[in-house]
Amino acid sequence: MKSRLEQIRERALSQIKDCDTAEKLNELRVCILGKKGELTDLLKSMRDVAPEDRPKVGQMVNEARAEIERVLEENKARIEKAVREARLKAEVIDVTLPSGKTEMGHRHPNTIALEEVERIFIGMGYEVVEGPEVEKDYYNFEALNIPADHPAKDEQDTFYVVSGSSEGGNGVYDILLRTQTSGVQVHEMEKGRLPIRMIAPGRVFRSDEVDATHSPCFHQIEGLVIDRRITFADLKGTLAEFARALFGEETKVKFRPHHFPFTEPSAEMDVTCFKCGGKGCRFCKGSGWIEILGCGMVHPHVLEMSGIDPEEYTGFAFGMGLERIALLKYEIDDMRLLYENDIRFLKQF
Ligand code: 2NM
Repeated sequence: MKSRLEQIRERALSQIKDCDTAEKLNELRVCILGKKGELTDLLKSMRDVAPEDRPKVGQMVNEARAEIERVLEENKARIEKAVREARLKAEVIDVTLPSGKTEMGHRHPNTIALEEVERIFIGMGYEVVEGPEVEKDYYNFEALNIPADHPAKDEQDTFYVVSGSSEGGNGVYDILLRTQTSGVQVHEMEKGRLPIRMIAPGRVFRSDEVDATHSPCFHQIEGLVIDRRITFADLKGTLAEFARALFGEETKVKFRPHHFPFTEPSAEMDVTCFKCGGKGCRFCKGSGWIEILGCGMVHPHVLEMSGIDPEEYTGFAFGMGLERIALLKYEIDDMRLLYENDIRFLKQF
């Protein structure tokens, strides 16, 4: 019995020391100490030992068991350490190797121009408000003093969405893709929260042929200020400041009388050519001036229709084409380049 125990102990210890994986070590543990293991087997044969020797033999078996358990634990730690070290060695990162190139994207020139304009107006205390691209006829035309028979409402220029009954070609055309973002301003006026200082940027749609300066889908930025005692002087000061912030401190502005149905009086604003400073060059076609936006004092009837008392409140509004700003700012001579998504073109901005 004693020699068998010694034999099991010796063999177990040497097998454990030679073991090189956690799995094999576990198998060994089961074979030696498990329910059907060698040592357990040996304990079962205690009945063959003389009763007076049993305590001594039992103690020997327990000591052997404890030793084997300790050596198992030691070797488990040894194997784990070896595995960890092998993995660290395999996963070494050479930080001196050149990295793979990540292509960084960037904002579209339209977006850069939009964010620039937004930054300037936010700096003057304006809110940026967005609204629906699909709009009711009322918000796009009627509420802006453009009645049904107005030439600006010509069906040629507008994408209508048929609503109501379209049987027999008698569709009711009162929903459309907005032709300007003014509807957003009407929604804001209707809320009745005054004063208003806002810009409304967004996509607009007109049934236009594509060429170097036109697209059926482009972007506008419109602005609206309504408060007590707002005058044309506020309009001029604000838009002159905007022009200086966008095109440089030396920029001068000039207002030419114009007509818009929703403003009275109305004007178009030109800025001195930022290429030649106003002397006249190829860029400004020799005139020294570049047309930049339309503006005017909000028509009293427009205020009234949206529930604002024109005796108490006045306001100014303006509108500009975002693409036109981007084309000017980046000296791009064809609007189509902004929509073609040619990476070689877009990379330049
Ligand atoms: C322009 C020119 C002048 C304009 C007017 C309004 C509103 F809603 F207040 F009536 N929004 N935008 C406006 C005025 C737009 O675009 C060339």
